[in-house]
Amino acid sequence: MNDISMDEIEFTPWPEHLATKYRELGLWEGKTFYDYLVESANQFPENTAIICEDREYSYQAMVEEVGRYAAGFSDLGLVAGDNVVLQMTNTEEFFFCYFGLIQKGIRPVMALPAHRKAEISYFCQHAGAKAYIINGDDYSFDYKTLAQEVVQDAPSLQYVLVKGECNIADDRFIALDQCRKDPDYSQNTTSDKVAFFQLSGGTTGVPKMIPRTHDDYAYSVIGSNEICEIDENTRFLCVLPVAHNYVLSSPGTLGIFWAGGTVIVGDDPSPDAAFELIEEHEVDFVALVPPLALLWMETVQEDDDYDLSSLKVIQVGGAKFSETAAKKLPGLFDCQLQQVFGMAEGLVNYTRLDDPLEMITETQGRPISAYDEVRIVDEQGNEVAQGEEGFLTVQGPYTIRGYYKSAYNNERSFTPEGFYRTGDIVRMTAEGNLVVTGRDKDQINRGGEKIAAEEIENQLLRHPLVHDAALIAIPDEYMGERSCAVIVLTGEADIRPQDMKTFLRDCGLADFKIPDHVEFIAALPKTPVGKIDKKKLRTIYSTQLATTV
Ligand code: OOB
Repeated sequence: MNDISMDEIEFTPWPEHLATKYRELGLWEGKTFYDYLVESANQFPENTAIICEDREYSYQAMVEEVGRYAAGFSDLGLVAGDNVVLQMTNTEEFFFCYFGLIQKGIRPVMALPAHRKAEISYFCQHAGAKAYIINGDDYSFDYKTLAQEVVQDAPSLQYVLVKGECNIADDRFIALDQCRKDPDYSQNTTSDKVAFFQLSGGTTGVPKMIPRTHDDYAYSVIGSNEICEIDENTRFLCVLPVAHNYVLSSPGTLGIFWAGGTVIVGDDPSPDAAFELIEEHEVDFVALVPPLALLWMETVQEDDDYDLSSLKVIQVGGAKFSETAAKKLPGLFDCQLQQVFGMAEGLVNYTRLDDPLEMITETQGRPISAYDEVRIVDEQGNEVAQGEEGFLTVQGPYTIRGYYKSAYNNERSFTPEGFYRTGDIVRMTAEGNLVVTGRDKDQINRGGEKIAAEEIENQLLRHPLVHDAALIAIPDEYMGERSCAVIVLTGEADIRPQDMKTFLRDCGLADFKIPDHVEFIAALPKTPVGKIDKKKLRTIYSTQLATTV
C-alpha cells in the first residue's frame, strides 16, 4: 500500500495501552528536554557544562545561551511544529541551537556534517524545513556554498542561519549570532510531542526521518545514565559527530547534561588530538566506533606521551567490534570497555560495567529496559529457540512505531503488531545478552557509517552509461566493511572507475557513500527468483579485493 494520505502521517503513536503503561510505570516522566536541562542548571549552576577549545560554559551560562537562541528563533517567526535542518559541526553552538529550537517546540532534523547537497536538499524538502543551520566557519568544508545550492531546491526554506561571517548577498542568509536575543526562558512544547528527528542509517533510496518524543528519548537517556554510572563528576569526551544518536543519547552529551557533568567537545577524533584533550581535561568517559578504537589502540601501544589515567570507560559501538580487539582494549588503556549496540530508531543495548570480562568482549550487551520486548524471529515471524540465530525485532518504551511521512517504508519496517524490524541478525545468550551475527538489510556499515545500497544504486542508474548496478560490502580489517559498486555498462562503453566516483560526488552525495571500489562486470548474477545475487557478488569480490591492511 502506498496511499498518499497515509504518507502524510508525521508520527505514529504507541498503542494507547502501552503509552498508558509507560506513563503509569513512570518510564515516561512527563518532562521535556528543557526541563531536564533546567533541573541540572538549578542543581549545579556553577558546574562546567561544555568545554570547546578555550571556551567554557557553566550550566547557568548554557541555559542563558539556549534562551538567547530560543528568543532569536521565535523572533524570526519560527513556531512550534516547524522543522529546521540542523547541520552543525562539533561546536557549542550545536547544543545552543538544538536546545533552543526544542525549547520552543521547533523540531531540528539531525543532519550530519558529512551530508551534502543530495541529502540536505532531500531533508529540507521532505520536512518542509523553514530554516537550515550551518557552520560557515568550518575549516574543512564550505557549508555556505552548499547552502546556496540547497536553497535553489528547497522552496520552503526561509532562512539559512550561518555560524561565523555571513557575507552572502541573499536576504535569506542571516548570521547565527544575530539570532542571539535577550534570553527567553519559557518553553512551548510538552513531553508527549516530537522533540526532534533523528535520521535512519537507511536501507532505502533516501534516509528516513525518525520522530523522537521528549518522553521516549529522555527515558532512554536517563536509563543509559544509570547503566553507565553517569553523575555530575563525569567528564565526557565527544569527538564523534555530535548529532549522531550514539553520542547524543547513549548516554552521550544529553546524558551528561542531565546529570550535571562536563562535555568536552572536539572536532578531531585522531589519537593525538583526542589524547591531548583527555589529558588536559581529565576525561573519564568516551564513545568510539570500532575503526577509531583500533586506531587509538595502535597509537597507545606505540607511544605513551599522554597521561590517559583519568579514563574509566571507553564505549565502542555503531558497528561490530571484533572479539580479539575487545579483549585487548581494557589492558591497553587500563579502563573498562563497554560495547554499545543501538539504533536511531530506539533500542540500545549495553554490556554492563560490572559484567564478567567474557560477556563484555563476546557480546553486544542487553537492552536498557526490562520493558524492551525483544523478539528474535525466523523468516515466518515465529520466535526462534533460545540461543538460535534470527531476525531482531523489538517494541518498547523508546522504540519508534513509524517513520515520518513514510507509509511505504513503515509497512516494510514494522511488523503488523508494530514491532520494529531492525534488520539485524542476532542470537541471545543464556544470560540474555545479544550477539550480532549478521545483517538482513541491504546496507553497508562502514565503520559505523551506514550506506543504503539502494540509494547509491539509484544514483548510479542515472548515469547514461550504466545499465545495472549493485553496491556490496567487502570485509575490511579496520572499517569492518568497505563498499564496492559492481556495474554493468551499456554496450561498449569505456569508462574508468574514477569517473564513476566523480559522477557520484557530483550527484551531491556524502563522501562516505562514495564506493571504495568500482568494478565492472558483463552481467550481474541473479538468484532463482531473479533478484541480484549479492551473496555471490560478495564472494567473488571479497576474494578479489581482499587486503591485509
Ligand atoms: C547506531 O545507530 P544507527 O541508527 O546509525 O545504526 C543502527 C545499526 C544497527 O541496526 C546495527 O546494524 C548497527 O547499526 N550497529 C551495530 C552495533 N551498533 C550498531 N552492529 C554491531 N555491533 C554494534 N555494537 O549505530 C547506534 C545508535 C545508538 C547507540 C549506538 C549505536
